[in-house]
Amino acid sequence: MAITVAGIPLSGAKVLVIGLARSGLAAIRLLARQGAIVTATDTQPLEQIPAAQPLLAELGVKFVLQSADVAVGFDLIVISPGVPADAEPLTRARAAGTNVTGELELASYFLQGPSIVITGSNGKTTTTSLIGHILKSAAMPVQVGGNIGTPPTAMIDASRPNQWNVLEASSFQLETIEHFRARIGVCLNLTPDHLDRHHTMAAYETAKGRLFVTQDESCFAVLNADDPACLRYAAQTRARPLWFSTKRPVTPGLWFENSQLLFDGQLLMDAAGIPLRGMHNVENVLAAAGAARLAGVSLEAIAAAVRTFPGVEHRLEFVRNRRGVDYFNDSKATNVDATLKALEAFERGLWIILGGKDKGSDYTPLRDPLRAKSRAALLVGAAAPKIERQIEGAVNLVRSGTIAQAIAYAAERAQPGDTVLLAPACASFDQFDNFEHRGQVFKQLVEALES
Ligand code: UMA
Repeated sequence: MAITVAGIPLSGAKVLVIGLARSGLAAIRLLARQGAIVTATDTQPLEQIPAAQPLLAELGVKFVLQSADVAVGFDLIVISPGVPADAEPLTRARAAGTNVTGELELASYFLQGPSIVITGSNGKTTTTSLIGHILKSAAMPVQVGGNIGTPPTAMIDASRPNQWNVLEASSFQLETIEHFRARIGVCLNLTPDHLDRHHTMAAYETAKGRLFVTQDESCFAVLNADDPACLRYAAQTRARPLWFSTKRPVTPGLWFENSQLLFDGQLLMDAAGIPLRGMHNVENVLAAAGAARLAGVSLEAIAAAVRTFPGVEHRLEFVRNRRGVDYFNDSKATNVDATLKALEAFERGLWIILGGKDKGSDYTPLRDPLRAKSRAALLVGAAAPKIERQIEGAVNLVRSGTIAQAIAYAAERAQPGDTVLLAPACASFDQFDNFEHRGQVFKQLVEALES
């Protein structure tokens, strides 16, 4: 049977794929297999993308360097998440009537099995991993991917009709969905992030909200009752809501009360059994438990699995205690809200490393918690001057420049009971390949400190 995407039969269709990293390459493989005539483009010359060369050669895919008119003359254009949906070539293509879609949307025509999709500004990866862990622990067939690392088009071959796809989804991936439908959609929160790309909070909210707009009556929306954007999503979806709150009872839903997590009034577990720090992780557990319950896991099995969750690398990850000082890696704190949540998870005595690539953020919300809990803020990377201007006077500032210098400075001065925390509130791309690379470097430097 000929597969059509947005009404376009793929066999023989001229398709342009933009961005030749994980998502673009997985999409090219899929499209070529469907008989599409694929052209690939990237802003970097092909010589600088060694990972793409063998695949393009193997499939006979033509490469063209990106230009303003690169998208002219195609039946369909598939963009990687990192490609802004309003880039000039795409605006031109749309004006000429060409369909522009994203890699998640493309995958939706092929992916078998129901999906649980997790979005939000912070906590997505932890919640996604936790849902995967709960379903696996309950012996349910499941695969985990999306923004967490595996592009959805690379999950198609392993997908099965009775198997859950647990997908972390970013605003970049959700922005272009039309056909994709999440059986269970989860939104954790909405706080400023990626404003360099979406320009306004309203546009960012709308991009993520596609997750709920595309659902129907057979679907569920697991939503944070304490977050105003989630209340608006509830009004936009046909899915049945399941609420969660850390502040008050919610029906139908899950909430936190007297150090316990409750599901429709029934005890799920004591908060003490959660092996992760911070109230934001109580929220993540409530959301994950809600999604897992809707997928058919019992409350007992959910609680048992939460207790054995090993956590996720680079998210408030304990690295080492040296001379009474704890070192924590929260490299995934790539926006101000994530850093605020990291700050909430500690009492005082913090040496916090801040900075990296700015995303148009306002750092002033950090002033009060820094004043209350930090001994010093160690500023690194390109965003350091802006952060310095915005938090000056609230906390001791040290112009460290690099993470290595920040660690050396803090290690020399921190007292037993203090904590050195990498929670930079910025992207990593000024000094590192990505946040994982930044976290690895931090951990290596900390491990290398003399005992
Ligand atoms: N490129 C262009 N034109 C452009 C912009 C980029 O050609 O206008 C090219 C770049 O030169 C590069 C390629 O596109 O060669 C990069 O594409 P990509 O950034 O989409 O990279 P992928 O490896 O496909 O990774 C994407 C997600 N990246 C982004 O959203 C930026 C990964 O999320 C995701 O894990 C992966 O798909 C699999 O689904 C990362 C991320 O930073 C972790 N996500 C953001 C976040 O979590 O904050 C949203």
